[in-house]
Amino acid sequence: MSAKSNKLVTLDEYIIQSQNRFPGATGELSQLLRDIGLAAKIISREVNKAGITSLLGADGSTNIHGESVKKLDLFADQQLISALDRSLITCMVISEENDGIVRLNSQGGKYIVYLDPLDGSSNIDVNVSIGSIFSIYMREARFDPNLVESDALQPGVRQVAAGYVLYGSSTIMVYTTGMGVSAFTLDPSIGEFILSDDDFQMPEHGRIYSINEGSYNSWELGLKKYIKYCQEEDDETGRPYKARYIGSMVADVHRTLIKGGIFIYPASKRYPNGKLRLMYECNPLSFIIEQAGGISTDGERRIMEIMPDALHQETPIFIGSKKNVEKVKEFLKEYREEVVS
Ligand code: P6P
Repeated sequence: MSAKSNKLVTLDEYIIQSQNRFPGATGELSQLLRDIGLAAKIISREVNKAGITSLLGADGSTNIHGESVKKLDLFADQQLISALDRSLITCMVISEENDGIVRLNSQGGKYIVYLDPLDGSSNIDVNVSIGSIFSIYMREARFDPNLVESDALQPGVRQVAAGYVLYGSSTIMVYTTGMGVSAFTLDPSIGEFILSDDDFQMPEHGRIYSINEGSYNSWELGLKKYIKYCQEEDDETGRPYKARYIGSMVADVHRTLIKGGIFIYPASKRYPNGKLRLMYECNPLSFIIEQAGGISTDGERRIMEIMPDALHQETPIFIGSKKNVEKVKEFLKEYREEVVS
């Protein structure tokens, strides 16, 4: 990301400055974002030395999706939940590492937080970038003070904030509160996230497509035709596009945000509803991409308008630059209509 800011601005300073723009702000959301920033610094430290500590490798358990849980997953989950618990403004957390809702000490807290504590954790052992994803909702006022799962089943358009931390060659935190996309880079020498961009807009078109082509044979025809379109020669649209696939959604979507293009995780024979989770992977990253001028869809519906009926439900996702996503939607529509007619 190109640095638009000349003066060094830390995450905490930026959050306070942003809050001051809203006279009615109570400072609670600011505190919540700072809590996540603190947990991210601690997780970054452990991720960057996992190879020389006991945190590498699986802990023997599996999560709700039957995936092997890596020790760093649990560490990240614990750090984020305890950071949120300390400031008593979050009433519950839903995380990939916990089957149901995690009720925090402040049952009266006004926020609900979804977490993918360490997305891409299958890449930990091979030193590939991984990330933490968060999605923040307001708890809806109800007469019954007892927290239930349905309090957390809100569509992505109701997110009050969302973002991610990418633990890569450097540690980057990207978030939005609906007023544009802000990006920060961790300076380990002072332990502070430093502002690198405060209103990032992504390219309207990109020359990179990102999808796991190993599941090609089980894709719908329109998607197969779109990927072949990406591979054809065409100077006007800069095709053939480049294929890039890291296997960590946060890293693939961050590259798409910066360079443009499209990331796709479709429905397939193995994952009939897609593999990626709506509430703590697709919605938060869609909020970021939309705020940066992009589009995010399940092939038909805007991701953030999907009404969830389960905490851990999956969805197919086509996310990225406006022109790239519009093009794949054309192919899907054309060949779905052919099937119907
Ligand atoms: P596949 C990582 O396990 C993850 O949940 C996402 O971060 C990533 O985009 C996807 O799964 C990769 O899945 O099937 O291509 O290995």
